[in-house]
Amino acid sequence: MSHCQIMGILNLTPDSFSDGGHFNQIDSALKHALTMHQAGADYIDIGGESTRPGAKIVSEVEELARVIPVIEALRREAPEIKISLDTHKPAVMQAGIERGVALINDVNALQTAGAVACVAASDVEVCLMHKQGTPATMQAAPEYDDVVKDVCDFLALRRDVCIEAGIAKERIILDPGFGFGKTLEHNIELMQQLAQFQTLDCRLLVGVSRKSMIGAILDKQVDERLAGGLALALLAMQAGAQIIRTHDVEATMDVLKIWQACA
Ligand code: YH5
Repeated sequence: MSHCQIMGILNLTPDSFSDGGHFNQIDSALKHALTMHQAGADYIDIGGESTRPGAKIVSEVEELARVIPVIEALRREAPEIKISLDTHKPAVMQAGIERGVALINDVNALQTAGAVACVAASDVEVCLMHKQGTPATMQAAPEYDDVVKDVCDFLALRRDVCIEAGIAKERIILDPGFGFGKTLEHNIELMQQLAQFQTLDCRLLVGVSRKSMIGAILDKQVDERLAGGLALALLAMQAGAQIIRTHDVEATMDVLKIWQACA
């Protein structure tokens, strides 16, 4: 049985905060991060740019204004917490790295110019995620020859680019990117074949929390998807996922403990 860790999601997009930088918003973000850490989260994933289907593009200035005050506050109040920074912009990565983040979580798999060099020059971990298309277009008509092979090949390629640039394999985490340019059938096939991604010889991260595949299977709205997300988290753990990204840390910890007790 391999070890599994939990990444708690801290969303700093305007869906949850009207604009960055105000004390109340920093304070409530901090409180939420501490609550998730106490519940057992190993990483807190801070994101200032919504990557949901159809989301608006956020400028570098605005993204920095949202995430930097929270990173600084969290480093000050709870330096033991490992911060993951969800961004694809090298300037935002660099600002986060200078302020002590432990991981760069890039849904663009470091394909933006300068991103690989930025991570390679540091000692942070990096999560490389697969997606097809952009958040604006990705759910239009996703197509693959063989979704598992296509995603696997892409992740192997990005992993090798990183290794070539001097990022040790141990620092690299791979993620099939559930819901990013995938139909329900694609997502189900990726979950069924998830164990195959272990052949890539890196840690594997899975993010399914509250996503539309749960909604599609159960016909449930976002706020009714907890049990469905926990069921998928358990399947991911069994298939060898080493990090589960979730909004629901306490409940996911319960699942993890039950799985560990019975594995
Ligand atoms: C991920 O899988 N996902 S942001 C739509 C939802 C609920 C949740 C309609 N960042 C991932 O969480 N980073 C996001 O309901 C991620 N892996 C990694 N590494 C999308 C999201 C969500 C979207």
